[in-house]
Amino acid sequence: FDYDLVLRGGTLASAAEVFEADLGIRDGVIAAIGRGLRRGREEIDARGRIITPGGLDSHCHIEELGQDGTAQEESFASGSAAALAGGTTSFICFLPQWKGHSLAASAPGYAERARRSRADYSFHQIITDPTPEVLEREVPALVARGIRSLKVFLTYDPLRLTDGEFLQVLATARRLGAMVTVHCENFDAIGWRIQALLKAGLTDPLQHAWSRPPVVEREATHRAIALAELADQPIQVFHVSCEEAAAEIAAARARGVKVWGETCPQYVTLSHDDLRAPDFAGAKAVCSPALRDRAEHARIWRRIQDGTLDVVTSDHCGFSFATAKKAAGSSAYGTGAAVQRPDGTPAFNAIPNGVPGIETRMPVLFSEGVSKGRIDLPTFVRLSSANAAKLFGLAGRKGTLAPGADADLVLWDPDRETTITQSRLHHAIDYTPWEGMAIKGWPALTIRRGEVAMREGEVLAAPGSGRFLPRGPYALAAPSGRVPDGFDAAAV
Ligand code: DUC
Ligand code: ZN
Ligand code: ZN
Ligand code: ZN
Repeated sequence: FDYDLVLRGGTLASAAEVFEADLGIRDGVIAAIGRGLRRGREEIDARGRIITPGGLDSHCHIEELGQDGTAQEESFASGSAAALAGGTTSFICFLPQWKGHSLAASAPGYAERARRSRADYSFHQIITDPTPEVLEREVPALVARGIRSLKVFLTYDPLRLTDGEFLQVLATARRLGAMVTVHCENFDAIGWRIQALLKAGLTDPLQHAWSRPPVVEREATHRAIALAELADQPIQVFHVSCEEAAAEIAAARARGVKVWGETCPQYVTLSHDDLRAPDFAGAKAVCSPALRDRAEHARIWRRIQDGTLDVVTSDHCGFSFATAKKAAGSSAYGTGAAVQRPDGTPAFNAIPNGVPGIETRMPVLFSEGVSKGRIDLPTFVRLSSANAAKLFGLAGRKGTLAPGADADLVLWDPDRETTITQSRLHHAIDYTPWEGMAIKGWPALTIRRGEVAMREGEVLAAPGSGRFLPRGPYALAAPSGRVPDGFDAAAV
């Protein structure tokens, strides 16, 4: 046989075009694309199916280790099963740094835990404490191991950096050719709002959104871009939730700054209405940046359509509703000590931030985007895999339908109408914020490096079958070469 597997007669959708062809796989990579390919040892009839690259979810929190010794409920085995079931074949999650600790001492055994993944994976290194030891010795060693992106927070108490610390991280990334990703919200503004809300007796989940309105995100986005421009370091702004933050990115891009914007399905589908759900169920929709009014959805879609927001990730960060976690909150992704309310539920600020969405990311984007005519198939491919691959040094290997690329593929049934419901999901979290949502277009089959990893909702890939993805130098992470007054402070 010429191929291990041939997908015959499918409609192939790449980042650039849509065409009918056969696709031949050999040794886990795409070997040929064309009409009338010779026989494979196995054949799959792909007529009527749309074939896209497997998803790359470049922002998700999996089995993250807290400084208190706890690990998030979503394990690498469960999170990667959910990923594959939803068409995502690779993801990038986070290596934590605990404040006051070296990178080596933070998250002991995390890389070993990740070996249980069924999907391919890489890491962004979170920097919370940029000591000279971390910046001059540990980060260069990580980059040498192929971990070529850093994540910083401008809010959350044990995680956030000052502007001065952020500049040092930017300069370090500059010297090493690493990408920097940023959570943009103003810490002090949020703290001030929270204190006032609590004092006024306003403690419901909805007030989570009131504590961090769009201006808080816009200000931090503006500041992050300005500092990145000063250091001439490319950045991606994570989870853009509102037009005013997106406008900051668009304005900077227009003057040639290397800044990219990410958004997530929750910011085009969920809203304040979900935070208002009765019986404390609004807690299920607490994430940061916060959900906005429904009117914001159309504005975010416009920024997706004009290319300002060119990557859609899940920001999967699951905390079950039934357990103490979502209800009582001890995570770093919360904003304060719990104020107990008369009914025993905590005030909004103690609810850990995050929604589980690694499995629903691609179906929601396909349904709301492609099926509803907001985006075409190549745009869907760019948003769900191709652009993240370029941004994080995986181009050529992931997010592309071309000979030589990993054979990571999703066969979509574009006409299937179904409903999202918790009972069919594979994650370890006890709810989905998209419960009951009608979806048109569903992944029937996921192929990861040439193997059928999911068929009709059944995950076939075993824990441990995923591979670590080392990332080498790439042009997108290189500086623009423009610094104020021609003086390159980051190079000194
Ligand atoms: N926002 C979330 O909703 N969860 C995890 C961290 C974050 O920034
Ligand atoms: Zn974040
Ligand atoms: Zn501005
Ligand atoms: Zn996140």
